Amino acid sequence: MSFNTISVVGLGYIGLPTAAMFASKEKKVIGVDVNQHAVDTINAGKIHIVEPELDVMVKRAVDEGFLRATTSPEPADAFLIAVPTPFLPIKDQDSIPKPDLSYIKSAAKAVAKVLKKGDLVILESTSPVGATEQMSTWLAEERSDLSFPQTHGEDSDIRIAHCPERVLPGHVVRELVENDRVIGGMTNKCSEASIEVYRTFVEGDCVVTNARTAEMAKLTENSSRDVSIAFANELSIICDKLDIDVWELINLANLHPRVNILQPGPGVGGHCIAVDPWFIIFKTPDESRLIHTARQVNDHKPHWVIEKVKLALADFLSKNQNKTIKDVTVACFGLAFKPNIDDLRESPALNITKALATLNFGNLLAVEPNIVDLPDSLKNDIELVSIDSAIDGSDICVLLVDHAEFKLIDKAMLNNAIIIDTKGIWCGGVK
Ligand code: SAJ
Repeated sequence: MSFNTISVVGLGYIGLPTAAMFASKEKKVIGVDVNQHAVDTINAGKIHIVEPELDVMVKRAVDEGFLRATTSPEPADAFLIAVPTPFLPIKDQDSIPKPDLSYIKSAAKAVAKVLKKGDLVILESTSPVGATEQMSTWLAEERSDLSFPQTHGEDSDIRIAHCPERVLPGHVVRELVENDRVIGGMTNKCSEASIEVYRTFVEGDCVVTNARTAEMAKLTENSSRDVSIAFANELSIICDKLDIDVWELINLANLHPRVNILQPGPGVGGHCIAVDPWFIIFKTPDESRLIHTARQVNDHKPHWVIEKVKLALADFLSKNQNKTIKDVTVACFGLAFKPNIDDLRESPALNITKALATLNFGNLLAVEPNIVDLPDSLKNDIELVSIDSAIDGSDICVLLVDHAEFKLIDKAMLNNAIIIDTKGIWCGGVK
């Protein structure tokens, strides 16, 4: 087998770095995306997402002629599908979200048109168990002239696999190369072909399993982290009630050689940890009791933080009886979904700040050192200020993200404000 031309379908946070990685190894790469703006940007040697080192890689790949983007698939030897797998809108807060596989379906239908005997199709998108087999069925429906693993096993014309991505945003370029890779072929030949493709740039181990286990492996990794964070978040609420410093408590417990508790925070954000457990819960709701409860615990944490701010407000007003809420300035430190990144999507810190904006404080300030401007949708409600302006004159300071810049703040400067520290960097924890 030789995979000289590789097509990556979906040029987002995973697809574009992967495409650039193949191109850096001098493979001919055809990137496909329905977003004309993304295609034009990439063909101009630029990038439409934020990820360290990626801009240089893409520019070089395009300049040297190894990477080209287009809106519709062209023939290739291997197709990697890295499209979004969101959820359908939920009917009410208590219902379990249903995965929306329509992007995979459209990608499969588009790729099917250019498939030829011997091609490999790899699904990289995080998906519910069974999605890879479903994708193969969609491909087969379009191409009755070709055979697929679900009907022809090892003899199939087309090879199909699920090889989930596991890279950490902000470290994608390094982790794509160094991380071990789970290779879930629908047959052994499908796995062998996939290993050959990934060996182009992967230096970690390529560990073979079947497609369903590979799907579940990815969901398990992120659910495991979600459950662990839920434990830490639950501890923080218990400790608050018992007047115990949760950060000190976790440090002490972690001295035990077999205990490793994660860190509490304002909630769990991002596009993976807070999302992927739902793929398991959706498939097996009666069996996923712990995973479901962990999701609820983590989703509840931002509401708990908002209640703490309301209590702080009541405390402030009772001590300053000549003042009203219109005299109160609240500063939120951090809007991103985790430290030292600029990504505001699915961010508990941002959601808490937006909720506080509805309480009509005299001033609601926000500090986010990793962005220069707020998105237009937030400009009416929130004022973006510097660290110094936020500290100066705020009555309540709410620390929401443990950005490096906030760790450097001299705690003595915060003395006059009521502090709600959800990450334990200023006052050892939520008090
Ligand atoms: N968080 C805590 N406490 C902690 C650790 C994290 O509250 O002790 C919060 C963060 O603040 C953030 C959220 O969890 O809001 C998620 O952050 P993260 O750093 O745990 O994970 P992501 O979403 O950036 O990336 C994860 C990674 N998965 C695992 O670590 C198991 C990454 O390797 C995956 O590739 C990625 O999901 C993905 O694409 O699925």
